[in-house]
Amino acid sequence: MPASQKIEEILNFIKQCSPGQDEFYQASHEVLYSLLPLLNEDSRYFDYNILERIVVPERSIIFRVNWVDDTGKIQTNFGYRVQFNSAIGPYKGGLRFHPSVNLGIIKFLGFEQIFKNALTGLQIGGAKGGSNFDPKGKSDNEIMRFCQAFMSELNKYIGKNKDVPAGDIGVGAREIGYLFGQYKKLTGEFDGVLTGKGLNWGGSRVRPQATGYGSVYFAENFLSVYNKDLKGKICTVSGSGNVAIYTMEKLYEFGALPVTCSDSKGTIYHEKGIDMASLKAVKEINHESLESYASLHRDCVYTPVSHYPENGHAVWHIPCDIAFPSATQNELTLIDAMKLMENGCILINEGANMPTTAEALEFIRKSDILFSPGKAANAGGVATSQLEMSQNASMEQWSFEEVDIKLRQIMRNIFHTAYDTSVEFDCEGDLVTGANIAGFRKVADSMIDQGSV
Ligand code: NDP
Ligand code: 2IT
Repeated sequence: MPASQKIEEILNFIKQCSPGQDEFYQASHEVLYSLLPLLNEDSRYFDYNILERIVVPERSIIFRVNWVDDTGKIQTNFGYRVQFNSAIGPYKGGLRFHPSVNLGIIKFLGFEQIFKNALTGLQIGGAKGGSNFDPKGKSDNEIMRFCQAFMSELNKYIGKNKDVPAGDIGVGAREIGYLFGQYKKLTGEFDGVLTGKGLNWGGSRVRPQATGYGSVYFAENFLSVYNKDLKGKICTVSGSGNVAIYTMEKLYEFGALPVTCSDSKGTIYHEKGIDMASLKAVKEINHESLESYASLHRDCVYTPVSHYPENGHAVWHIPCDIAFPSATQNELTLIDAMKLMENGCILINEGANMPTTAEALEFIRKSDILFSPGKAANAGGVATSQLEMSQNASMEQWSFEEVDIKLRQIMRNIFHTAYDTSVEFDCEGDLVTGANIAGFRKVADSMIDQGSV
């Protein structure tokens, strides 16, 4: 049977046995089809049924989280941890707290994480978890009680050599603190069971900055192949959370100019460049919407979501050299991609997980725009998490410079792994194919070595 027919069968199987998981179909469709050049030359992956096995999580845990709000009422949320693949190391991946979270979202993120983690060159398997809990508008005490309730169940399934969660959307240093405190209370163990910890209690320097910095290091490597660099480039960035903020900070260091950021309510366009001090104050300290940034800077343009182009996002309609989607999945659509091309954008560098829709990706891959897939470009976060695990295991704490040098080297290696694999399969510069094949091959070969488990 031709490889493409086999892939179609597996995708149909996924749809039948896990209905309503659109983001998971999208991610598996992209990954499986991009493996065709490898599958056509190596029949072992069919002989050992690797594709059928890799799309099924090793374990999916769904649990109820009851917590008491400030009025004394008991609230209920869903908790998830999908332990997708442990062929190359303990499960590793973030926790997302957002009202849109469901099993399909966690499965798409966990599936992507398998290949991302393999690309880092480190020994970490793929997982993801989270809850449909909405941290927005909750008091600090409510966040604490929710995190404690969530960990009361999750602690049974994780461990420093078993499964090591971290942050993602809605889960930052504060949430990791409450989760860690509860884990320690329940188990009596002080160890590296979570990453993204505070510096005083086992965290790693550079972990807060790592995803954003890593994304820019990745872009630097990609551009250099074409004798280009970041200096003087106008950059549009979406999001205004952890990834977006440290992407912008590093862009300034490279002499580029980030002119936009966004949140779930609207987009800021600040032609002279985003003011990092006020953005950090608005988002990291006061947890306000970007309307507050707009009221501090009369010379910026604020576009609320109600004024976005139909089927599109205002941020991608602002002329730029490089676009850094760094907010959430499917935030860059076909109409956005067409606008980016019309405006002369040379590179789309994904900081978020799967921010580009399937239709937009198809268009971009046929165009001249360079494209860095998220599972390669945003892998600096999880890679630095592994550096945190390594420091915890040896009871060391490395300097900012030491960790940053390692992060930069890892991003260079990830880029070259993806790029060299694209050359190997005769599609030089197609990093979707390069990253997916390189990540898959490492995990799949390990699954073959380990037999039927
Ligand atoms: P944060 O919670 O710090 O920030 C998320 C940002 O995206 C906020 O500005 C938020 O706006 C915006 N956003 C979230 N959901 C939506 C939505 N549905 N529509 C519009 N805007 C939205 O998360 P991170 O910065 O950590 O994560 C951003 C992306 O990067 C995610 O895709 C995540 O999976 C990915 N990622 C994160 C890593 C990490 O280490 N943190 C590592 C690798 C990837 P608002 O505040 O208004 O909700
Ligand atoms: O999507 C991701 O890679 C993350 N949210 C970071 C995961 C981690 O374990 O640091």
